Amino acid sequence: MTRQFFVGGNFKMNPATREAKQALVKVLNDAELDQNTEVVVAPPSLYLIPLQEIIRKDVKVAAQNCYYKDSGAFTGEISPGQLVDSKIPYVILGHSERRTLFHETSEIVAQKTRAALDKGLSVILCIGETLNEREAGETAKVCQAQLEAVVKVLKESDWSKIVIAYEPVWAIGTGKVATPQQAQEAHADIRSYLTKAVSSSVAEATRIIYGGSVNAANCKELSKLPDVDGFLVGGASLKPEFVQIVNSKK
Ligand code: G2H
Repeated sequence: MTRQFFVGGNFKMNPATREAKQALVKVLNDAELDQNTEVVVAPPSLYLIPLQEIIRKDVKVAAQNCYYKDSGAFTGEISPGQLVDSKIPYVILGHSERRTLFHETSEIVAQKTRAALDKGLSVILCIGETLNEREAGETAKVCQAQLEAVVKVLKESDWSKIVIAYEPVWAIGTGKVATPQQAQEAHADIRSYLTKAVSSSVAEATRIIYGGSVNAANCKELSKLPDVDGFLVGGASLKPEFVQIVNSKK
């Protein structure tokens, strides 16, 4: 089965001005993008709607987070229903910065995933191990535990709306990208866990993308790996080289 290649740009809390955001959109709007690749960009929530209004229609927009409640007294949060109402199709959940800086447990991430799917959003679900966990040989175990919390609350049919982003924490924003061998091994382990925990058809169909210091120089080699179905790109998604990453399969 062929899985459609997927490239997401996670702008994080960037860019600093509306002008810079418009310049980023212009680069994408003017570029020739591989039409076989699904492209999604995730700006800060403040820019979701204005960015969606000016970006080309073949590039989708994602929120970087959402809460699991529908509405109410939750200062600072946005709900899955509000995203759907604003025609935002995707949300990133479980990013390591959310897990570490904002103390989101795998159970909270699972609750958010359930709530997002219930409203009709697609989810880019991030998992990944720290350097200590990798050095202790626990990469597969950590990724499985993070996924298990989600597996418990999903039905088999829900998986068609999930893209898993494997993002080793030690590679995030550090310039230290996983080697092709490390990435392929982790992705293959995640796929075989899905076979055991969900089903072989879900394992075969689910896109597992890599994130962590992806750039124009390293994307080609990583894109050729059999279990790497795309990228979640942080720093390089703020630069013109994002176009080369989108086109890495060309
Ligand atoms: C990992 C990635 C995007 P960067 O967080 O999700 O960021 O490419 O800057 O390492």
